[in-house]
Amino acid sequence: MKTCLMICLVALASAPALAVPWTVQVRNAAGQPLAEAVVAVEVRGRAARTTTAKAEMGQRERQFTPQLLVVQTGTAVNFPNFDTVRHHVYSFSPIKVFEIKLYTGTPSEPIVFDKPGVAALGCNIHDRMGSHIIVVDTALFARTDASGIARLDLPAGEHQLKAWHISRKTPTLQSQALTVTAAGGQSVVSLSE
Ligand SMILES: [Cu+2]
Repeated sequence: MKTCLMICLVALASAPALAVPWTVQVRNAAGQPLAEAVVAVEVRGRAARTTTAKAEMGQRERQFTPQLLVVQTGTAVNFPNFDTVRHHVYSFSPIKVFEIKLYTGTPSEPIVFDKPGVAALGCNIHDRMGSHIIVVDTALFARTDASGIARLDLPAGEHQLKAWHISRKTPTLQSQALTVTAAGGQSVVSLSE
C-alpha cells in the first residue's frame, strides 16, 4: 500500500504540466499595439533552455534576411551572403561581439549565440543594413501579429514574461512577472522605450 502511494506520487510529480492557451498583447507607452514584437516566457523552476540548433541570417539585395531572428541560447547562426558584393557583418552588442570581415559566400564557422539578450547587427560597408537577433533562454516564444497579439501555450504557474520590439531603445528584453492560471487567459505588456 505504502509502495503504491509512493509510486503514484512520483508519477503525479513527473507528469508534464498541461499547457493552456495564453495571449499576450504588447503595446507601446501610448497604448498602441506593437506588431512584430518578441514575447518569451521563462517557466519558473525549469532550467534555462539551451539548444544546439542552427539558424540563418542571410544577406540578400544588400539587406539582412530576416530582419528579426529569435533563437534559443546556444543556437549556431550562419551568415550566408547571397549577393555578389562583399559584406562585413558585425555586432557590438554585449551578448555577442563579433565581426565577419569582408566576405562572399558562407563563412565556414557559424557564430554561436551563447548568452540571452539582444544583438543588433550591421554591415561596415552598407550603413543601411541592420537586423536583430533576439536570444532567449526558453523554447516558449512567439511574435505579435498586426494586433500586437502573440499566442502561446503555457503551463500554469508563476513565470517570467519577457518582451522586445525594435522601437525599444534599451537593448534588453523588458521583464515582468506572469501568473498563468489553469483556465488560460491573457496579459498585456506595456513596453517602455
Ligand atoms: Cu553589406
